[in-house]
Amino acid sequence: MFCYQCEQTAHSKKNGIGCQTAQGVCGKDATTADLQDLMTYSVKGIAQYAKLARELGHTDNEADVFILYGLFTTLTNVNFNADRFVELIAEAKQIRDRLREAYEHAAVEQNVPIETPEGPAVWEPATVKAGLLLQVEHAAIDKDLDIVGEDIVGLRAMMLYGLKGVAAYCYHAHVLGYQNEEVFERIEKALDLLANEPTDAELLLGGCLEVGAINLKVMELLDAANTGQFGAQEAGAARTTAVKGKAILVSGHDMQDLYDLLEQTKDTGINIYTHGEMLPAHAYPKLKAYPHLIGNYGTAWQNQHMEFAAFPGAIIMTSNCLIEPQDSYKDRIFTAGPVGWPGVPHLEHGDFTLAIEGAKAAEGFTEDEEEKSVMVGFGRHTVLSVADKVVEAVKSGDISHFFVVGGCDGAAPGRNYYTELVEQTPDDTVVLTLGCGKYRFNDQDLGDIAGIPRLLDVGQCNDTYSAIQIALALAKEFDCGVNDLPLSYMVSWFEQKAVAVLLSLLSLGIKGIHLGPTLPGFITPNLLNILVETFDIKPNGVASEDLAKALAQQ
Ligand code: SF4
Ligand code: SF3
Repeated sequence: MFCYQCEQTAHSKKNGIGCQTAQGVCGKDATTADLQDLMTYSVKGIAQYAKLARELGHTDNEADVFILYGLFTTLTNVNFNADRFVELIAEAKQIRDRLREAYEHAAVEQNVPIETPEGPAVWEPATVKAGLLLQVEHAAIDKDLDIVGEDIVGLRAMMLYGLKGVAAYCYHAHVLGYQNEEVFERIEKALDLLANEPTDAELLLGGCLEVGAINLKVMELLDAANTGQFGAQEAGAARTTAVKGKAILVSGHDMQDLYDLLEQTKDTGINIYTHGEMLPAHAYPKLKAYPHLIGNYGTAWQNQHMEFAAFPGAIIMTSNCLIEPQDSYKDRIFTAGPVGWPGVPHLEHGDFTLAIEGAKAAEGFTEDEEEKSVMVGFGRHTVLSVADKVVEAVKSGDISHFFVVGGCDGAAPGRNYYTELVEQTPDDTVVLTLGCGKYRFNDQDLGDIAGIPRLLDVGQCNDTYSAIQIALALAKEFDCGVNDLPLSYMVSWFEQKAVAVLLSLLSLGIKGIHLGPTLPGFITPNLLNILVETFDIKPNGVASEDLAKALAQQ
């Protein structure tokens, strides 16, 4: 195996950067890692034919959605079930071959020469796991490292990982009933480019920015899906302490799963708690209307061993980030959607019966804890509804600077940087936050400025879309560019959605982004030079010093 797609990736003196032994740092074994590479390879093959077929007017929605799902399953902390990948690779071959037939048929009909793409388009996967594992040399991200060098491999990786993030967000939007043909077309084109294994750095850099631009569209689509289905976010408090009674904890990003669960539990007396990236659910009117959506329990994904063990009910993982379930709760955790762990029951088709039974069998909370809460719901609708107040506060000097402190959380010790940073922000500054990185500081009371809270929780990591809309609206009000606003971006990355978000910010031309806690392994020293020269990317330093520099730049 060779994998360096997340921030946790191994660093070894002997082999450099990348997980490449029997097991990755995340717990993914070498077999699953290799099968995930083949899964990604298979998806590229589908995209090659989807692109050709689309050019001749033939589309295949099942294939478009499979591409999203297939990539999503390979994200960090999503699916650790090797057998599932054997099934998915077989399914991918069927879909690709169906598309090839449709394409060739259309070409004959339209009297155009038939193209015969290479690589993943013609790969014949073995039908059993052992055979597949012998084929992995086709698919490894570093397979031609010795020939093309680490910069090209790094650029391909950045583009691919960004696409994985795009696929995850796009799949969430699809599940909510929102999709877009132009987005499918651009995703497939980008995958086709990667399938051809380009060696031109300029082309790949352009490809990375295109992935960022696609991700902007996709985050917009997901925003439309979330607000279209559940209403615009509203500011309010989310309880963070337990209430007596049976309980289910929902983690991940999939709001449709949460909605289905709320419906299926509404007369059962079971309380539903959010975890991790599900916290923003408490801001959506149609979700918070369910009185048994009782609160949020716990913090970000890396604390789940302790938090899940202490939770006396059933637990559902709807997307990343899952880590190896411990014996103390293995019998009451369930996976859904693209998530999987060998031996953990998978909930199919939005049917949560097994988890409901699990919650009934578990003890539940035996008493009420003292009530505590955090504020949520400062998406673009909430913030822009008081835009005139915000603008006035900036003009009067009451607000001197804005920070977007957002992205992933993780286990690295350096992540205290974000707690320190937010704690040290001056009283006349406002912090917008999003993603699970917020748990480092979202329980802090930073007070308010002229009635505007100093700490605004914008939502999930995909709600970067909201933060961008807020920035664009402010730039319009002040008749300046986004880079001229007194606004700094402090992005914390862990997995591939954060790569997609970073590329989106770069595609908008946003400069001076602080990126941490450490730089991705696929950003080689040469790539870093390019990113610094072109986008003024700033690797994290010391929080107090970075803060002072950011404030000095306004
Ligand atoms: Fe290593 Fe991250 Fe890949 Fe897991 S996902 S194998 S921790 S780089
Ligand atoms: Fe967190 Fe996994 Fe990325 Fe959506 S839940 S931000 S790390």
